[in-house]
Amino acid sequence: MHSDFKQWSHMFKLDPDREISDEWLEKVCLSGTDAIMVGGSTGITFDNTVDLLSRIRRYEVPCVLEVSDLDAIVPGFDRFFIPMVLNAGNPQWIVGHHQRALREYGALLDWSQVATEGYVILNKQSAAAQITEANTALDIKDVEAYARMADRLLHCPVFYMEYSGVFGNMEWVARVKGLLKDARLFYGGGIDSPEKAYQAAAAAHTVIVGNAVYDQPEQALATVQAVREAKAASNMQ
Ligand code: 1GP
Repeated sequence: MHSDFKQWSHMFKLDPDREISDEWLEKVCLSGTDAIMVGGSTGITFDNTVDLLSRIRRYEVPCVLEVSDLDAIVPGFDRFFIPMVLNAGNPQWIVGHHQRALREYGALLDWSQVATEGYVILNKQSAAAQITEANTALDIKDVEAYARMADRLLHCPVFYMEYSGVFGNMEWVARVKGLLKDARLFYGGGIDSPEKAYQAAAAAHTVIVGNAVYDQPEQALATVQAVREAKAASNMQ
């Protein structure tokens, strides 16, 4: 098990605002996934985040927080991912909330635990797109420009193509991976079967499975092995 996220190929994203039984949480944590990411768009509180973290901590799997709410920055995670939504229409989601968080906690942070995610939200219907007022009417050249911005201009360690709720355009994902120099490409959205997980893992560095954990848990669990197979196949090329 790696503690360096640059080695991770598969993550489950668990939402503190959604119910998961102890039985399924155990299966998810013991699935062989590289890490659990805690995050969501609505209803995230300090209390439900602490609660989920303490349940995940029964297991050895690395656990990271994707910070989306200033009031729910809970200490004790292995790492903190900070999304910077590059195509947000509301600038609060680019630097505004971040500045307020740093005003509060900037002097206390352990920077070695913090990683910025340059985010582009591509599904107009998603809660994340609505909250951030994301401009999702983008062509591949727009997305490539955001990828270069994250990677080369801002030096974000992660560029995240977020299709949350729908399966994205894998040709675009693969093209973006090809142009990144240092950033790792995270892909999330609509992975609800091992087949889709395999395709996404072939296109991106790291895939994130969210909704399927709740809606199709058996299928979600099968994505771990599919990602492993996709990575093994690409290593052999
Ligand atoms: C959401 O990218 C993740 O932030 C995963 O998306 O919920 O569609 O799997 P899904």
